[in-house]
Amino acid sequence: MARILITSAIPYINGIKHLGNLVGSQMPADLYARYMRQRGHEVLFLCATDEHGTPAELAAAKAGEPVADYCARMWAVQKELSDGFRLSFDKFGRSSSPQNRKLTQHFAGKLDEAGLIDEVAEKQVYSVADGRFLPDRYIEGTCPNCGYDKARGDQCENCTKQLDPTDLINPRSAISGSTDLEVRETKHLYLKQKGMRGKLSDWIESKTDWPVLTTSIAKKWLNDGDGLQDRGITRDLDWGVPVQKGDQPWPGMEGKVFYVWFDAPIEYIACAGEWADEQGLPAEAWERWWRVDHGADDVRYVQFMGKDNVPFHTLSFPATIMGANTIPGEDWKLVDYIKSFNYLNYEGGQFSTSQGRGVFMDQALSILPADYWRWWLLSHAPETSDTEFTWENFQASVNKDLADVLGNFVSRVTKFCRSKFGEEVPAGGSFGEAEEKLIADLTTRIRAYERFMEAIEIRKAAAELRAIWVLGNEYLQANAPWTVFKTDPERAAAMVRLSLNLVRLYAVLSKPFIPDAAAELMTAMGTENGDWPEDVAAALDVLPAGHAFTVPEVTFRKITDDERDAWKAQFSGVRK
Ligand code: B3M
Ligand code: ZN
Repeated sequence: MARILITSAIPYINGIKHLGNLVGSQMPADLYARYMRQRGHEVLFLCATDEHGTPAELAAAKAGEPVADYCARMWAVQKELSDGFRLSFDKFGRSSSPQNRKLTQHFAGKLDEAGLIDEVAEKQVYSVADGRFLPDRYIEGTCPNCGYDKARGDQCENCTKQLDPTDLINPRSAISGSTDLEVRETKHLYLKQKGMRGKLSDWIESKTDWPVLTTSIAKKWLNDGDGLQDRGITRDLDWGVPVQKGDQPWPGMEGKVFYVWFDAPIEYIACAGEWADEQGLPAEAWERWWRVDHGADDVRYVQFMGKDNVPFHTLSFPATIMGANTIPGEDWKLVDYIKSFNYLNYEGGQFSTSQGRGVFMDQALSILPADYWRWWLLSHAPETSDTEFTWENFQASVNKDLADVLGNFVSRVTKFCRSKFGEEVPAGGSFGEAEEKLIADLTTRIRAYERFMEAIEIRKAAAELRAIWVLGNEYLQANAPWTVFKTDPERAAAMVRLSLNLVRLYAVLSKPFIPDAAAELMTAMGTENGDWPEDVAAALDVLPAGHAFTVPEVTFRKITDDERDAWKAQFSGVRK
């Protein structure tokens, strides 16, 4: 038994996530966590909301709420939706937690002690009307290059030119529209990452088993001319973790907070603290996952994220950990494996939160149960390239894989048994060549399924699972117990006994992908035996003759063409 720590990138608090966000981190992380738990490993699976930063402040202002209230409310919304999708976090925490505040300040203090923090005076745009400094992207004006009048201070969206706020013609605050802007001097803390380039590079180079998507992005940032820069880790904002050195004030940094990307990954650690505190466990309960000097070198730590988050997780966060670890008594765990994802697109374009384009988590659950989405999303996970959600493809996968293959097998077997032998596993008859071949084929495929799940090759694992379902249908088709029954009911009984056991086996194997359907099948089979099929022949002998079962309600229904067209139309516009 191993110990496996799993984190998913923590979603921003402002707004409900779309299916692209979901498949890019939380859902595959859940698949892996569920699988590892089923295999008997000790798993700690953590996620949280990412609550700090200007977008949260602005969303709260727009909603007319104090930002802390807004975040508390949106946390509850996101928590309910992640429960709805059956994301099995051990803790869904909050980056605004007291635990994270303390830990973020702790890390900053240790980095300072290690000589890795610079204090830099810089000039920044201040909006007098808003009473605040403006981040570059909250300054708007006319692009000096193309004349577009809504160019942002960091980039012109129209001609893509990278800009400085001072380049803009007629600059104004994107928050209030005010043109009463001044350039003021302010002081910020920088993490001296540049000097850690060698150490980070050696570390990345040693990760030869990581997905190419992960390492190629990391290497690009390390090796590009101006890739690894020292990084500003503070901001002139109200909402965030106040800048302190541990529990001591930081002279000259009063009224400032840490940059959201500094405290967000630290929440992975703090979240374990939230988990322990919630259960009244001592600090040791979480430290054994996170502190090498408390045994965490035995832990395998796996992170899941979209490709846009890779630089922060391969460079910045490791720099924080490595830097802190140069101080005696600091011995934090580094990630062992980073699984990253490309993007999921929507019907020929992109999912977009700001434009409300695509299907969002709440909308998805309002039209179909979680398993339908889980199956499609996971079996189409954008691992090697961007992939696209279309309603046609969604309908086809659900109808074929879930209804025609898995659902059909279950319903044929259980209904046939009920009509000929009653609602119990029939006795008599014996297995022959057909069953031996089925068991051999299942064994080969189940072992392949295990390998893909261990390696987090999600699409391949899904394809293997589907092939395992197909084997059952092929067996029924080829051996036709309904025909055999007429001449040799004993033989038909043996086939049905095996097939009913196969339903239980499918429930066990499918649970990481479609947990609700799996639970339904277990209930229908009247069993709680969820043992993993180490030995497939033995696994097909779990439900003995005479064991009662019920015919499940429709496990998966088909999506009609009318529904498909209606949903396509319903989700073609922009969410208000
Ligand atoms: N909240 C970005 C995102 O949701 C950011 C991830 C933080 S992970 C520490 O994609
Ligand atoms: Zn432009």
